[in-house]
Amino acid sequence: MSSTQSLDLTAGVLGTQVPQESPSIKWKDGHKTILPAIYDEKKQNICDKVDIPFIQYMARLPTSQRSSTHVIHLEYGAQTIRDISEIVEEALSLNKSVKISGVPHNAPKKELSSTYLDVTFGISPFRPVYAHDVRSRYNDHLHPHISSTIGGVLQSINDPAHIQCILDIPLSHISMPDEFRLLDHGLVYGWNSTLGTLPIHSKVHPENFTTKGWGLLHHAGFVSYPHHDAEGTLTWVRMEAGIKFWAVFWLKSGTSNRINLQDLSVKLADYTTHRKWIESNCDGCVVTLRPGDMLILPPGTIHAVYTPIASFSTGGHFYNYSCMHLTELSRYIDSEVGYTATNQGMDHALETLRRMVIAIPFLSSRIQLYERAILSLCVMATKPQQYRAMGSSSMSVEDTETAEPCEDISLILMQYFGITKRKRSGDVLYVGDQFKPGKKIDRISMLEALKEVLNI
Ligand SMILES: O=C(O)CCC(=O)C(=O)O
Ligand SMILES: [Fe+2]
Repeated sequence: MSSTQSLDLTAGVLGTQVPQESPSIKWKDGHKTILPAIYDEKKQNICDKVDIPFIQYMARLPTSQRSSTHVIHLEYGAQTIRDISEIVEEALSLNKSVKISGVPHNAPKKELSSTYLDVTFGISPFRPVYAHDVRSRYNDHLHPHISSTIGGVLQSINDPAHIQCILDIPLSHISMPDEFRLLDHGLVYGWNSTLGTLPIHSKVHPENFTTKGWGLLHHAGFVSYPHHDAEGTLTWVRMEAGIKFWAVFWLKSGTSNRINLQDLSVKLADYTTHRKWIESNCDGCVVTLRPGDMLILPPGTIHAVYTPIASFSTGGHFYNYSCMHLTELSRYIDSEVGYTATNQGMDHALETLRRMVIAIPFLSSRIQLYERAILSLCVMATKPQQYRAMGSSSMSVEDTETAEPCEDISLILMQYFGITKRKRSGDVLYVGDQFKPGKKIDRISMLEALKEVLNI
């Protein structure tokens, strides 16, 4: 295939998956794609109002390059000096997204078909799903879903009258490639290393475990508007089939001030209304994701995604100790302005965060711990009401068997970080660069401080 052919992503889509007369657009990396088109009874394209102007804005953003300061680009298997997961973790802790090319994945042998999804991922064509539907979203943006099945959504890929996607096909058995699995500190340390001494007695929300892996199935032409993922999780995504243009956004001024970041979240969530403000205050770049490309986003990263051809990807959420300052920042914003976070409301964060605190004294010294990040974790674990996402269930902040041991450890650690009645955690956390994890913690002196709770 010549390079010009591979850059034209309209071929094979126009007239079969989307209407022949669908408009097209050129991206900064040279790709040409369709723009979405769904016609109403007056033959007007309903995507003209919101979707197309926003996609046009995305297409004007620069393509993320190797030299990008906001996105690190890595090749799977090319690192020899340092463990790739260490490089990834360090970048994430500094609020940089990471793209890794060439990761093991499961491309379809021929095409994105129901047999491929069934045989490779165990997704039955009969599985009932709620699919996002562009026409429904246009009619009522609060109710964008229709009920369907995997087979129904797959079949309508080739129906130009529909643009649909499923953002959350539960696939708990899917995870990141081996090299990155240990980055999931919530699971690997929070849960695995505390269950022996602190068995589960209370009702724990299953989402603590089920949001580890999911699938995303898209028709050509679906755009996910700017948002950040809920509960301050990190997000990973890996393309299995198709292509995505994945934009990440930040403030032009580079500030990490909470009010400004909150403002950015609110404004970006409604591009049509705030277009002028966004174009003068917001910067971003587009990461092109092809099969075998994986992207990991730090907590709270505002992103928008355009999928120009039928695609399937896998992804999931996790927590990491070195990103807890970003988790705190993102959950702080969610508690103030809930509607800028999506990817399904989640009610489970507290229990995982508390277990992460309880695991701290027993962590290997190989795990990097940073002062602002760990202080953030302790604050979230001990002040759950302050971080309750707007609109979330009151059950999300109920105390369980983890409350007391978590409190014991958190109070000592907060004291260790210099928090007193006079110097409150906000006095430390809300000042300075919010994107930085702080100084590395001296583990020997921290363990010394924790001696009394450890009974040693
Ligand atoms: O692929 C998309 O349309 C959106 C995906 C997304 O926002 C996510 O996985 O967090
Ligand atoms: Fe998302």
